[in-house]
Amino acid sequence: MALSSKLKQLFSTSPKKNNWPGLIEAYKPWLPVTKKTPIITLHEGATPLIEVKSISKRIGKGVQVYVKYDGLNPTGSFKDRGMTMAISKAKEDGCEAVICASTGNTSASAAAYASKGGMRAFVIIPDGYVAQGKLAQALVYGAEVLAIKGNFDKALDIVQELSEKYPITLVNSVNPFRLQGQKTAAFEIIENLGCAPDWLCIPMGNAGNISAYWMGFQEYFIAKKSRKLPRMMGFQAIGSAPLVKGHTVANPETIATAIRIGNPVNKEKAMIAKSSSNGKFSSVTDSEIINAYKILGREEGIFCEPASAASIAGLLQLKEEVPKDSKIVCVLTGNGLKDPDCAISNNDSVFHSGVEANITEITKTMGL
Ligand code: AN7
Repeated sequence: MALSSKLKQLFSTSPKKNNWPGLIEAYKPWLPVTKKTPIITLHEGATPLIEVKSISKRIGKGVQVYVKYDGLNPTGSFKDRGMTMAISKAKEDGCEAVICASTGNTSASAAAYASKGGMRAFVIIPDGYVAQGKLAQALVYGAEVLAIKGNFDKALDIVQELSEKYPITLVNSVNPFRLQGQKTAAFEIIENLGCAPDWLCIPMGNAGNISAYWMGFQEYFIAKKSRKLPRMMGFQAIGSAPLVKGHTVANPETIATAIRIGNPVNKEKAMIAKSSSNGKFSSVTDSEIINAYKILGREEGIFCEPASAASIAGLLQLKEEVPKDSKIVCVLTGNGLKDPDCAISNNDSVFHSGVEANITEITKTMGL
């Protein structure tokens, strides 16, 4: 092959990856945007779907397990999918400030997109229960951060009240544009797999994401872009499992602070996703979460945050129920770098500190 045609081939491959415009441009006909909508984007979406053989092997029965690695979005979580829509629509409305309550990721994403859109962002977080990486992001992106003496549920009550009284747009998942943006992850999965999976395993906090995925899978099904619908399998941490228990949890607790939520605002939508997909909700312990978290890191080179590992933990828990030869997608909602404290205290690796800086000492320590 002549060099010029080789070069041509090189530059014409993977247009999606190199020129990905962000999910609003990519899925415009599926989204409530018009020519007048200013598109505020950080080129979110188009995250990889990765086969995780170490998990497939643990399930057996010819099952193929994939992860939708949404921690590779611009601010490191799936929230960016919803935020590009919520902030673009807020901008279209002439809004100058946004507000959210957050266990961390929403605040990071809201802060980034507000800054890109030239708006102020106020974020209210539970003091002491937001992972360091997320707090760092909100501060660097220029949000005004209020850490309250109360949990996420209390913070959400407060921001709902504030957004009714003041001209500040609420960008939590009660904002319908958030779910519209997030549904695009289901489209990407179908496009990558060639069909919908048999099961979609997903962590649940406020239950916005499971509701958004279900909307996306249904829309592609109705448009005949997929021939089946997945069972929606939602997982919560055992200490914060209102959707499994069927009632509000007053003092939710879990190592997975992202999903430390006792009163999910999208509970009705999530219950519909479960019943209409013949799905199932289940709770996983913190140690099941950490076990899954470690497997992904050590055996797959995938670093997710603890809340995300709940999807894999849940799948492993329901191993016996997995149909043979099925295709399963677990959603990894956030990047592991978000929560360095959890990583440093939960790994099985060898860490030698204070090693003398000479070859003899180092080779001795390495056992060479
Ligand atoms: C990594 O940032 O609620 O069930 O305020 O950060 O749609 O609430 C985060 C939630 C899963 C749960 N995984 O999603 C917030 C917040 C990660 C998360 C969830 C969250 P939803």
